[in-house]
Amino acid sequence: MTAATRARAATAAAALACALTLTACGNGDGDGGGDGGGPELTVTGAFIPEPATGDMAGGFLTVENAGDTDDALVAATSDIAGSVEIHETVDNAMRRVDSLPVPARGALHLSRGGNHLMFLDLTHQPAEGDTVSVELHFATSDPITLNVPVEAATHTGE
Ligand SMILES: [Cu+2]
Repeated sequence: MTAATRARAATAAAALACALTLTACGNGDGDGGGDGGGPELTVTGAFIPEPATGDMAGGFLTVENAGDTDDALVAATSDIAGSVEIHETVDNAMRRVDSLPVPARGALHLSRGGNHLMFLDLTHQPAEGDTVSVELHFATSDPITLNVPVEAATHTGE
């Protein structure tokens, strides 16, 4: 196979992948940017470590984006918390951010020592074995509602 042939084959494969993505996205309800494939989000590995006190709890998960368009996590809500903030960790200090990117063909990882959800003003202290309803809101995609398990305080998700 010559280099030129390989290049043509790669182009054809990419075009086919785009066509498949467009077909899949045609099932959506028409929100978002319109042209081309939008973001296609899947959330995996969500958990909340049992908090030491009833003041606040952290939340960890991965948002995968199989689509061709960037998205961003912009907010979260939960029935156990008066508010849920999006935090990043810099130099061992966490701070609130307005959003975190979910790149096209990539993923947003919320993990211990890094980005996370922060549940504040807890209505009750979640205990290991509980399930917490959490709704994630995105810049483009529809909200995703999760039933997040509460794990042992030492759980890392690995
Ligand atoms: Cu935090």
